[in-house]
Formats: sequence, C-alpha cells, structure tokens
Amino acid sequence: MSSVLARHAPSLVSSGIMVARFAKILSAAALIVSLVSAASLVAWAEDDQATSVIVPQSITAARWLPASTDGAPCSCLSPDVLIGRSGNASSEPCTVVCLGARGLLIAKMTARFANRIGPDLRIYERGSLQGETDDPFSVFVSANGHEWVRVADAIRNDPGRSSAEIDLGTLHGHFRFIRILAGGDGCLSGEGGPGFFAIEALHPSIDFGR
Ligand SMILES: [Ca+2]
Repeated sequence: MSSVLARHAPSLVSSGIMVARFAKILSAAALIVSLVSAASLVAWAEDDQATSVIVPQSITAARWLPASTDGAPCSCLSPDVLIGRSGNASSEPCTVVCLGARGLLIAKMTARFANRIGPDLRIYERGSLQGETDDPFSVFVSANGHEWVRVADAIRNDPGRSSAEIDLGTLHGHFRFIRILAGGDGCLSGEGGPGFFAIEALHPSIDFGR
C-alpha cells in the first residue's frame, strides 16, 4: 500500500499545485469582472444623469407674439430659442417665447419620455420672480403629434419658483411631443400671456427610439 502511495505521490502534489494555481486565476478573474462591473455602473450612472432631462429638438409655434422693437424679452423672431435648452429662467433678452393670450406651441423632444415616479415635466414660465406675472397655461402630451392628452389645465408656476412641475398621473405609454396652450378653458381673453424659457421632460422612456 505504501509503495502505491509513494508511486502516486508526485502526481498528487502536482495536481494540488495545479488546483491552487487555478483557484488563483479564478479569483483574479473574479476581481477583474467586479472592477469592470463597478466601472460600468459608474458609467451608466453618469450616462443616465447626463440624459435624464429631455429638451426640445424642434419647436412649432402658432400665434406667438410678433417681434417687438422695445427691447422686451419677447423680442425674438423665432421660437427656436427653446431648442436644446434646459434649466433655470434667464433675464437675458431674446430668451423667451411669449405666446400672448391665445398662443400655442408644440415641442418635439429629443427623445421619448414616460411617466415615472414623481413629476414628469418641468415648464419654465417667465413670471413673478422675473418681475412679471405668473400666467396660466395648459399642457398636453402626445406620442405622435396628432393625438393629445391634456395633463395640466390653466396651471401657473409653482409657488416661489420660475417653473411648474407636472405629474402625468396614471398616464401610460411613451411620448415625444409637448403642446402648450396659453391660458385654459375660459381663460382665452386678456392682454397678457405666458412666456417660456425652457421645456423639460424628466424621465426618458426605456425605448430610445427616434
Ligand atoms: Ca409621474
């Protein structure tokens, strides 16, 4: 028996060394995988943060105020000033699209957006914090630019802010368009009207189809 063990001892030792080496390779591989996964998570988080706000890709406006010559904030010739813009209200001239009392604009966003937990849209309107009035407006969303769902009726900026946040409530689906109408039902008269700095959708849909 002992002679059998003696005969096989070298191969047993060799097998043990191979197992130990294999274990080391496995642990090294596991470390590399975990490092790559952590890096991917950081990259995903940064990418998610970078794309978390969706801004207008194009703007179509109807019945917005014509260009003025008195240096008023609504002196822009084109509603395109809203394209690609997000963030806080600005006091710079030529940064607002003013709709007047019966104005209407449609924003096609850069990506589809969806209803997630919390507010889903943030609309920046030139209001009391800029020395003007918080004017009412209504908001609609659409997946195709033809069929619209009203998600806010005659709202104004949130108290103490230059923007109004809108929750899509129980609405499901993926949307690409936002329509803003000055005033609301029964609010279609008067001299003033809302002016907008920026339009944001806060939650990209999982499908980033264009
Ligand atoms: Ca929501």
